[in-house]
Amino acid sequence: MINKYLSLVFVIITSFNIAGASANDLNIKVKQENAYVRASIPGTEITSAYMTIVNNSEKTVTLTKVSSKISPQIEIHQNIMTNDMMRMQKLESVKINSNESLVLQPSGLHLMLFKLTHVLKPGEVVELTLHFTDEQKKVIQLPVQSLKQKQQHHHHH
Ligand SMILES: [Cu+2]
Repeated sequence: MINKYLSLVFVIITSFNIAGASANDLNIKVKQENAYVRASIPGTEITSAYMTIVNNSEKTVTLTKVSSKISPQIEIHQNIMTNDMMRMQKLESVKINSNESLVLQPSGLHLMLFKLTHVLKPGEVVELTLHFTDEQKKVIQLPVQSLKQKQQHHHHH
């Protein structure tokens, strides 16, 4: 019994070290506040995700891809205004300079998740993997929130 417990602890510590080593000098943080996936509307297979990615590394990092089990197709989008029309433009990658942040927010840069495997309900947690150049990755967990929740939250301020 004790042995089992110890080996479990050992495995956790070991995998933590491996994760740390493979990250090299990548020092990326995702702020918990304002990080969420929007609940999807039943009957649709699409939603978006928002967060602030902070680059505390000494060098510029480039976000090249985002993946998740709940969507086979995640794109980086930029909202642009042309002739009073809001359009979305797909970006192949986004650079984040050293000690700068990338803000993904409604009406700006955002992640678009297509072909969702199921309807995303508030309270769920979604795991996303952020891929950067040099095969560096960051796995994050985002809560699913409805638009209503965000608006209510906003009124408190
Ligand atoms: Cu979009």
